Amino acid sequence: MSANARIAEVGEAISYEELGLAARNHAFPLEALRYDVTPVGLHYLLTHYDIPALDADRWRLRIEGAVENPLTLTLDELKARPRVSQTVTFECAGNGRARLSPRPISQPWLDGAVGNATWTGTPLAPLLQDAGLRPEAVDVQFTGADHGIERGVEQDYARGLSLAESLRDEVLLAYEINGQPLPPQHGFPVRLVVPGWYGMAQVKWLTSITVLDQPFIGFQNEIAYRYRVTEDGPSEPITRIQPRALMAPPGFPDFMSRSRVVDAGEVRLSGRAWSGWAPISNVEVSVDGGQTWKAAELDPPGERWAWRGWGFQWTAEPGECELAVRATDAAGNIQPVDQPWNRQGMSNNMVQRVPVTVR
Ligand SMILES: Nc1nc2c(c(=O)[nH]1)N[C@H]1C(S)=C(S)[C@@H](COP(=O)(O)O)O[C@H]1N2
Ligand SMILES: [Mo]
Repeated sequence: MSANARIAEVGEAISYEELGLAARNHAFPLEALRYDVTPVGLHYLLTHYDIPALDADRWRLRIEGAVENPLTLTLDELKARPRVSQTVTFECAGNGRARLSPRPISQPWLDGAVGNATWTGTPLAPLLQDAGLRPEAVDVQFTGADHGIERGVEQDYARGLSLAESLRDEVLLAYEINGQPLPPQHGFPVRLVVPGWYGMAQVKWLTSITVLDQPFIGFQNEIAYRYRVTEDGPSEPITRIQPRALMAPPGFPDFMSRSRVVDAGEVRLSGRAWSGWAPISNVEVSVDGGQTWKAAELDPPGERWAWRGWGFQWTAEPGECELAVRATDAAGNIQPVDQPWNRQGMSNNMVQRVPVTVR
């Protein structure tokens, strides 16, 4: 088993396998940046194996492992607990992968593996406290009902999260998205929501929460979702979302290339920006392909874990041009102009570029 994806040969086209994954796991259409809260069907999707068949009446959530009182909850019992809603930006850690050169072969995302939904559920921490954490507890394993084989390893989808992260107030067991029950593809009946972290941490179709007395060493933490530059070299786990800004493409598109056509004159550019490390501190726009940058106007801040809107007034002159946008967060993280290449194609937050013909 290789720890890494295969790397495409120079000039190697997207395969039917990659096309199949891309069609199953659809992106968010960038014009949907107009909605602050992403309508459910426009939110991106990423499912490693199959969407499992779960029945709400027969579903149970077990909380077990290094706890004094293991619990088994029904959906009604979970819903009877304190109810919290929060709007959270999700992004797949593989977003931007298909723009890397050479291309790591996996789900071939361009820019659209994002969405900003309102998740309703119950906070995780009080449930863990009710189960009675034992002093030796260090990590928490979240296991989904979906099952498959990945790089030769048969598994249930499972992720570990440190106990400290698991006990953050804003970590939820969510059973609604945008005010409706989770649809099958988003984790029905219950999923984990870990604000600020890339998508792999947001475990869908939860069936068990196991408190561990040693660090979790399962596939999705130790093999997948690592930032590794050389084949067998050192690697770092992927955790929180790097800053990114996206622009709602202006004007209208060419069907095939998606390049844009805009009428000369005043054009309002707008989009959204987010970071899982710290609030967005500024967004800059370039109308000359990244040679010069000007500050965009930020919308008033909303909820901490939701993206922030931005706008930019552009006087479009006739001709060809390339727009670009980049975000910086309050921790000083800024989007790179050059690709942050790595073996698994993780967290490529290189700036978005939008070719435009102004007529
Ligand atoms: N059980 C389970 N949870 C999962 C996954 C999965 O395949 N199985 N995919 C993860 C990944 S990689 C991402 S990016 C998010 C996507 O969430 P969404 O499909 O609701 O947008 O779910 C995460 N949770
Ligand atoms: Mo993902």
